[in-house]
Amino acid sequence: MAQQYSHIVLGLGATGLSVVRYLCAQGIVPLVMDSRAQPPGADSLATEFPQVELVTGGFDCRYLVQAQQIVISPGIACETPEVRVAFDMGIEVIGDVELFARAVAQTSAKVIGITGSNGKTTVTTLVGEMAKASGSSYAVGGNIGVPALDLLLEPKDLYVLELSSFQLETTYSLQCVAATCLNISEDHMDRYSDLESYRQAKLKLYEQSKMAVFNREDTLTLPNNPTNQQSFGLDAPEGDDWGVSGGMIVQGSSQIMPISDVALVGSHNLANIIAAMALTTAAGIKRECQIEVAKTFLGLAHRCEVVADIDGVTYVNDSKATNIGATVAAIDGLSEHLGELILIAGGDGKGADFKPLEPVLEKVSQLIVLGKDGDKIAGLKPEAIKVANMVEAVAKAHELATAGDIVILSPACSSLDMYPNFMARGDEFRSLVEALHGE
Ligand code: UMA
Ligand code: ADP
Repeated sequence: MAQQYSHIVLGLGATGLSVVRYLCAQGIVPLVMDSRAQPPGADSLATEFPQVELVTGGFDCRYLVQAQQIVISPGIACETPEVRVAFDMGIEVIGDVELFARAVAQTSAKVIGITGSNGKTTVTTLVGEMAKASGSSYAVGGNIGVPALDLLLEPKDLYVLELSSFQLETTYSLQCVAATCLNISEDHMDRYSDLESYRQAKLKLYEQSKMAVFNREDTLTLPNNPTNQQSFGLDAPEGDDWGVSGGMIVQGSSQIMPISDVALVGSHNLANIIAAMALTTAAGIKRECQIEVAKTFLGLAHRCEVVADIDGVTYVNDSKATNIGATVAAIDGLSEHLGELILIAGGDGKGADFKPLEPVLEKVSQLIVLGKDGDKIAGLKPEAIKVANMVEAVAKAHELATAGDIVILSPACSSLDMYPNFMARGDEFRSLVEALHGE
């Protein structure tokens, strides 16, 4: 008979380790299981928590069915058969963010929650920067990198959380002072039966928030039930909502700043700035702090990042465009530019239907494709050029581009078929581009 454990942690990546750390600090010794033979956290677990048993290579149902609480990592689907059995038996299955929510509810700290298909990391970072400018004690985490529970190791007045649909699926009681779903477009369709179930996972974030900040230009982001809400958009707003009027960012009739003073480029980034202002206003952060950040924040690596200008050709690394919505935003944002646009795309499409990419590909003069699903994207543009890897892609783009053109890596796909992550893909693109300098 297997030993009985009241608490089981499923998954031993960054999240699983943070959950073990949290539970052990409460005096609870959980059992950890991971379907991988060698989970990434195994060495740290053995060193930091030698008392914690680890089962690898699968999820042993004998333990699961006897547990009181199972804390599941976001990378594991709730529909995994062993996990489904536990749900069906009425065993509590929650994620790390739910544990975080229960702990924060015991304090007076505020939480700002950010989800959406694209722009989460940018908005989360902007909100963090605005909090920093205000002198607040704050911490930023969640899907952006530092697991939510690890933020509690050093108590703060404000937590800014980037939340994925995977994390929200297993979160039930997070109470945010303000929360946003920035936009909804297809992503992770290998984990969801349809767009609606993916969307409903994201909209859960609004349920217990004091203020829901939605995107009025994307009706899929509207809360299911009327609540205390505000909208943002790039048009003139009504009431107390946020938007743009007469070249100014405005909230209702109050003018905040000229859009020409915003440092970030692209209309999608202007929307991100406005969303960050709406969220931080609800948390009591002053206007001058928001404006200071909007004037100075230049953006994050791998997101429409200009990496070089070579012989008048601008090279842009948008490796973080891991879904179609992000690539559409990048092409739309750059299409006002006068020269030609050369797009490098492809990778693992995560089960997406690429059809929504077709209209914007008309704005692209040359399409270079690579990776597992490169052929599917090539099918949308007759003259597409297929290459085997990034070396060939950059060489081909360089050969085709002339002064005034833009070459952009904006794959509309995850990188996992060819790289460990999107950063490695963007880094290879950047170093290949930099090597062109010497030619
Ligand atoms: N895995 C297994 N078996 C297991 C457990 C995990 O095969 O038993 C696989 C998963 O399928 C996945 C990988 O291992 O491919 C990592 O999963 P994980 O749950 O262990 O991930 P963590 O290391 O805990 O990282 C997670 C988030 N990763 C995912 O949701 C896949 C990180 O977001 C997040 O930064 C971290 O928690 C802290 O909150 C990354 C991500 O890619 C950046 N997120 C997706 C995205 O942004 O599109 C949702
Ligand atoms: P996420 O964390 O949601 O993946 P990021 O801020 O990392 O979002 O940006 C991911 C990709 O989406 C990048 O290619 C970026 O240029 C693009 N992007 C950023 N903001 C938006 C937005 N509001 N709408 C559409 N695409 C966006």
